[in-house]
Amino acid sequence: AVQVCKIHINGMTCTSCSSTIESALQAIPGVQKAQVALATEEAEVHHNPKTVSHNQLLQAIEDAGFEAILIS
Ligand code: 9UX
Repeated sequence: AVQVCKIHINGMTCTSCSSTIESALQAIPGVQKAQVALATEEAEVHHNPKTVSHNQLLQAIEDAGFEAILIS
């Protein structure tokens, strides 16, 4: 099953920031699709919850240098 996780991201200032985070999320096994919107400061991540947890998604964003807060 696929779950959609929404995450608020602080610290993005240009589209390269959002592209970097999208690539980092898409590289994680279990992530089917990741979209990061600079304007709304939100990420939407389609993932298999049996393979990857919400905390792993948050950690990947933090590792890229941004603050990540789980919305849903
Ligand atoms: Mo743009 Mo973001 O020059 O870390 S890539 S601000």
